[in-house]
Amino acid sequence: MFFDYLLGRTLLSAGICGAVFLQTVLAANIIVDWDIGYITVNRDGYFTRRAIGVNGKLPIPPVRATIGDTIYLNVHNSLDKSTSIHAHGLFQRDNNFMDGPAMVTQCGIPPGESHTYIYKLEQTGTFWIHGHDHHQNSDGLRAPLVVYDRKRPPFEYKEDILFSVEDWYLEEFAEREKQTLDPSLPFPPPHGYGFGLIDGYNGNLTKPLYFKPGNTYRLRFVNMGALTTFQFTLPGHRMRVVEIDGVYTEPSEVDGITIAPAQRYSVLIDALKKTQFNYHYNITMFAEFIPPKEGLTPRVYIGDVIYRKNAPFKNIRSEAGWKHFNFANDITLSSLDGEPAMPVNRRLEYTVGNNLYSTGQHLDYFNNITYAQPLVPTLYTALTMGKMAMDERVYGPQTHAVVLKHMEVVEITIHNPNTMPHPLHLHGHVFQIVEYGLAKAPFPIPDKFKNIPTVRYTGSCPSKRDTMLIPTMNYIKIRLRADNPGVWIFHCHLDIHHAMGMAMTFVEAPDVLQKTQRVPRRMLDFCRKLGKPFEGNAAGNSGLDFTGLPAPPTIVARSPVSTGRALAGND
Ligand SMILES: *[C@@H]1O[C@H](CO)[C@@H](O)[C@H](O)[C@H]1NC(C)=O
Ligand SMILES: *[C@@H]1O[C@H](CO)[C@@H](O)[C@H](O)[C@H]1NC(C)=O
Ligand SMILES: *[C@@H]1O[C@H](CO)[C@@H](O)[C@H](O)[C@H]1NC(C)=O
Ligand SMILES: [Cu+2]
Repeated sequence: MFFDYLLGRTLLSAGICGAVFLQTVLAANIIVDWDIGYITVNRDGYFTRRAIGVNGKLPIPPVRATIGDTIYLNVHNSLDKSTSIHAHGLFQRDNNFMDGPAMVTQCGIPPGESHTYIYKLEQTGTFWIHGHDHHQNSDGLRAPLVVYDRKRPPFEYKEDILFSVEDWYLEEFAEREKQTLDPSLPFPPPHGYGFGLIDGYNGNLTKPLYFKPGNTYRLRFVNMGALTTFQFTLPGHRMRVVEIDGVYTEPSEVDGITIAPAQRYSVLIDALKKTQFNYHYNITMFAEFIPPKEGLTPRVYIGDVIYRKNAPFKNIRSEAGWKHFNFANDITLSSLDGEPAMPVNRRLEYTVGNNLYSTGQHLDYFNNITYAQPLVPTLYTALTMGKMAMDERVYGPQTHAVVLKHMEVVEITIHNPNTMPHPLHLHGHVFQIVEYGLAKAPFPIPDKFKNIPTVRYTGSCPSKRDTMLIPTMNYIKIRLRADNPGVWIFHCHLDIHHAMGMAMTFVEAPDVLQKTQRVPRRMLDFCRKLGKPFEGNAAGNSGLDFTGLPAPPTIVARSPVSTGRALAGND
């Protein structure tokens, strides 16, 4: 048998009580209980809808812990569909089966079942925890995770202030997905524009900040949104970026930050010396591919920065000023750990885009392969196929599996010849950002994009993060060391693109993985209960017999660059 009881015991005791953990002196065990179920809520002041909440509520309170702690996240599934949870940005070293994406590292937790996710915290910074089955994050299943330093952080600041930002829609995700995928339905959907939530509530209610002269504040931002980007500015103040996606950076002075879906930033802001005026901060929600429409997009949320009660507000709102604002750009940031660009062992190259298939659907791809879930979670295939686990074909034609050798450094170039930017997220890793430039495209690049320059990292060493935004008509080059054996999905974090198949899988050192990791037996019951196999190739068979696995759809045409379902497609 390939699986054992090793973790089953720990899981059980965590479920019963916390007492067994009391002996820990320094590091704490943080017990978090999430009963995931449908609720009816009005989150934005406009409409009431069904959503996915925790313990009967939304928003889900942020989870806070310190490096070295262990989080026991007890999940109970009260939905009528399977669910799973991913802690976005945690490496899950030696813990691949706790990563969470359904049919990648586990079968979803069936309705009525419970599971304890165990996160040993070995990183600090700003993360989030969200659903990774049926795109339930889009319907509310998402919460910030802040991991504090145990020692003094590398920067001085007085107060640590968290902002979570999200987009919120009238329809449930499944409805939006249907409207996008079904060519016979009108598009864009009638309520295509989302509302902005800040800290889980109507963005108009965003909290005031109380600043004291002489103090420095750390503001953390996490974009838990499904589609839109947010910008933060505080006119009259400068700020220094010190963290992106859980990685400290050398402080870099900017006027504002742009946070794509799934990205995180921390900035330090020095309070002004005078208390003569109060100020406004500005959180703007937009999507580059959604044309501006008065009152709908962009949406601007203004909050107060209070130096003195009753002091007048100094309004700095000139449009000319905004144009000269310098927003943080990850290619010019440097990771604080001082690691230079890694020497490359192998180069990989992908193009993301959208094809028309014989089903009439427009689906997304990496190099023409549209991701579709296998019948066996890819991790279980990697663990049960013996030597064949090194053969990419056993993972099936639509997981787009690429096997990485233990410790090799790959440079990955991704071309985005689409009219939309894509925030791509890799699980289990941070990667170095080394270059942006003009994408290779299978069609003439529209004139207005032709001047995109090649920009290489400029700092002493490249920045690192786990979610990169590839702008329209750009390519990006990243470097990644395969130092974390496991199965890691790489996908667009626009949920609709993820649903349309813009995903692939890195199967990292399956040979090492087989020797070092065991899946708790209890997790296999999830597959049993859902009627899915849990060993063998992508179809649950041996060798390269894929009987039972649906055949990949047939490409009819590449979607043309200028048409298509703009909100969702990316042609
Ligand atoms: C937010 O404020 C704007 C501007 O005052 C207003 O137009 C909008 O209706 C408000 N939105 C909500 C959800 O309260
Ligand atoms: C808010 O910030 C955006 C840039 O992110 C800018 O375009 C907009 O004009 C600002 N609005 C106000 C009212 O300050
Ligand atoms: C993707 O498919 C299109 C249409 O069939 C074809 O022209 C193109 O060469 C393919 N690209 C790759 C990278 O295989
Ligand atoms: Cu995308």
